[in-house]
Amino acid sequence: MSQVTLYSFPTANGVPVSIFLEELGTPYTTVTMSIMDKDIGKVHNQVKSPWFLEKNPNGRIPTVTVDGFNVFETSAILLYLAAEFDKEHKFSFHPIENPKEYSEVLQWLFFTVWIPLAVQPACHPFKKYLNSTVALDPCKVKQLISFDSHRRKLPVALTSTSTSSPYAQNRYLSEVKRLYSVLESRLSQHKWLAGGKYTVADIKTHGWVRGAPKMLDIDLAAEYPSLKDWLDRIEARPAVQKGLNVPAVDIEKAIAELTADADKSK
Ligand SMILES: N[C@@H](CCC(=O)N[C@@H](CS)C(=O)NCC(=O)O)C(=O)O
Repeated sequence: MSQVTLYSFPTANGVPVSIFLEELGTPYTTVTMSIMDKDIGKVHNQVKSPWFLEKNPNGRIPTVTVDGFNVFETSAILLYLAAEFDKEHKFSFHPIENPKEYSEVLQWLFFTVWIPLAVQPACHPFKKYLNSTVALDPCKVKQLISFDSHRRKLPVALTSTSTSSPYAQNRYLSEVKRLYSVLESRLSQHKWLAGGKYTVADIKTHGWVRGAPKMLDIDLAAEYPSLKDWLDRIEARPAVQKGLNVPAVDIEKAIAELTADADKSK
């Protein structure tokens, strides 16, 4: 039997992999990783620890090791786990036998990459700066962001002002809503995102729909009824409920700590 180890934390990026492992019924062990800035260099299982960077050069969760083979990036992990453990293609498609359905899965997996790029700046830890009146030019914002080798820093223009930016708010919130509209349009005509069945594309995307309404005050049922029905169908699955709690941590407490952590690193 394969030795599968999941390095994770129950965030929107983390839970798709635990959900998929639960759906597959593949035995796995879990290592709870710290994604807190304050733990860098202090806690052995912080995501920027040297031993972890050997598994995931990007220093982020989720990461999976299968018999010593390391896989990082959520979608790449889902596709690899499907190739290894979903031999009957219950949640995936064979790339040669069903190229069109397989392509649909890839299309929606790639599409979903855009959602966190809009959701994250629209909520934690940017949310409190979004009422700013400073009009931000996206090109300038890009220049204002400073990076170290791994860690994203907040744009100076957002962190150094206590004034407001309707531009920033509109920019990110409207993009989240546009992306949800694309999903709504698809799901109003199809029960599942790709290939006519519940697949890794639904599992991956679900993570970026379930939390955002709460964080961004979006009423899914009112604004995106098909998306809400799809979410409910997914959340009714026992494997999803199990996977959402892997690794088992107090998520409300963890979010409070992460917010405090982000505030300190401003
Ligand atoms: N594109 C990556 C994103 C992973 C990601 O951003 N993970 C976050 C948690 S949701 C993380 O590990 N953050 C810790 C850090 O950046 O130090 C994927 O899909 O795997």
